[in-house]
Amino acid sequence: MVSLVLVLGDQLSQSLSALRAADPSRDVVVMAEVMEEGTYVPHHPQKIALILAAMRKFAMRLEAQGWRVAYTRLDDPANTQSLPGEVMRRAAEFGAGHIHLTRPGEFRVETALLGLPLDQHWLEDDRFLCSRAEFAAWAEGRKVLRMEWFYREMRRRTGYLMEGEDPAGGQWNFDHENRKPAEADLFRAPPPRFPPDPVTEEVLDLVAARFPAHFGRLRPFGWATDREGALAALDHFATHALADFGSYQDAMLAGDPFLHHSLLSPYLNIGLLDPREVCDRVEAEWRAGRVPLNSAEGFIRQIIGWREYVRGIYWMTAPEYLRQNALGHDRRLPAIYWGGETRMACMKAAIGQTRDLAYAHHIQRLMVTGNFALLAGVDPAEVHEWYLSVYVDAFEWVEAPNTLGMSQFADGGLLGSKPYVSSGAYIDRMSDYCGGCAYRVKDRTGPRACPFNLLYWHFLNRHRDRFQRNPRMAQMYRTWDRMDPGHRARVLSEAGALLSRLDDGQVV
Ligand code: FAD
Ligand code: DLZ
Ligand code: SF4
Repeated sequence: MVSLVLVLGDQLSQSLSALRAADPSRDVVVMAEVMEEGTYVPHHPQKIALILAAMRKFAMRLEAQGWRVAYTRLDDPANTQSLPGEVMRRAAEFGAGHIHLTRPGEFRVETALLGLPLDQHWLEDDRFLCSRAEFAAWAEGRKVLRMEWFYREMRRRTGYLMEGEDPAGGQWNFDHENRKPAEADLFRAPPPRFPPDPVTEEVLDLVAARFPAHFGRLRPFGWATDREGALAALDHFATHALADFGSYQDAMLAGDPFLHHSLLSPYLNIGLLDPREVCDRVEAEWRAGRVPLNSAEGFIRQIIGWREYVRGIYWMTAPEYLRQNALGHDRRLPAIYWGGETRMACMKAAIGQTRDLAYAHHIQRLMVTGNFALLAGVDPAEVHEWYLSVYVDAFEWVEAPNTLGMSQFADGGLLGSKPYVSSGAYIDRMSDYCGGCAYRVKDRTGPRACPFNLLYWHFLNRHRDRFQRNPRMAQMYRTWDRMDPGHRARVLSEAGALLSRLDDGQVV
């Protein structure tokens, strides 16, 4: 009897477990463009376009290989506009009572699919290197979870950058070499752009018509939408940017949104690239002597370490994880995040490129927009919705732990040991933003005091009970306590006034 095989918009991998389990001569692949997935948060138009264009091309590829694909376009009149609705419509159409499903990336979607009145054959998403069960087993019984320990285990397990039992170069982690600010005049090969072909152009018109109110520019659109393009992006990164990836990983430049970053996250997350092939290529570059170890290690750590670790945390804790708010923050997300005016050059740059490119690199997400939201005490649920909406690579399994855990400390320290907060000095050290800012990064109080400076101490002061005994933060409390009481009072009062202006919708 015929079975359905569900392929979601982020499961566009030829080796998908559900496809491997099915019989191309008998079964029907179901793929559906639906409004529910496009609107459960207001996704950036480039993210929707990437997914729909890549889905259409993946379906064509499967058909060319002999699969029967029941593909629903967004504007099909019969479209029920939800994934469960489309599965059941196809089940009736083909007389199917059975379905193969690869575990989806979101708790929300998995719950909805589990409710389908069909005989369900669930398969692990083995595109990840660590299964949900393996992660849970690793975490079991540990008092604290730390990415570094998980990462070492993954290095041993995968053999990446290992020399026998030992890590290559005698160290697991070369992060201390990876904190160089970037030089503005250094030549860097820009990442490749992929001009839209007719399939993508049709999708772009559709997205423009159906999601007109979503934050973000749709055009120019330059993402790759098929496997060949994604492989070309990997090749470009490995050849031109990887060598300096490590050293400049934390740097930010106003005139360069990409620096030495790979821009591979959207392709990894929707299945056009496999994490193993990406790590294989990076390791091969190092073994051939073309890139230094600090870059290869730094990159592989992001993939087999952070990427797998956050997924493990998500599946171990969802959906409760999504509702956490350990610091009790309740401020509304300032309008700046949706493109509202700001005098802060760093926020303007990070949010401006997010609007135009659906992309910001890690340190911009963590130490500019994330840092500001945390210092200002924004409700983590609103911060989470923003990050899930505005980036081309955003899927809840990876976005939520990064936002709620790493960036907002809403999980109370499950994912990381301390909150990522900094004053303007960090941003000044790692970027060239401050030179072009209306505020002065060296001013700690006064009309032009950098907001990060004011809010940093306000944050530490209001959360003293929680953080002053944290060994990694005690030094900051000692610094604060040594300051003149009059100065401290002025900082707190100016920070309070700044937050009130933010709440009143005034330009900050
Ligand atoms: P590179 O700097 O080139 O890094 C290489 C790869 O490593 C990335 O492609 C990505 O697959 C992986 N990686 C790096 N850091 C992380 C990390 N912390 N967690 C998981 N994988 C990582 N990443 C997403 O893929 N989707 C998200 O929705 C997302 N939301 C984030 C939200 C916040 C608040 C923060 C602080 C980080 C978030 N990240 C997210 C992680 C990281 O910022 C992006 O993976 C990275 O910026 C993607 O750009 P890139 O491909 O150029 O990365
Ligand atoms: C993000 C997204 C969007 C915008 N649209 C679709 C869609 O129309 N059809 C589909 O199958 N998937 C889409 N996706 C990706 C899903 O939201 C994703 O599979 C879930 O979030 C699980 O990770
Ligand atoms: Fe950002 Fe402050 Fe520097 Fe301005 S002075 S760019 S607000 S860190």
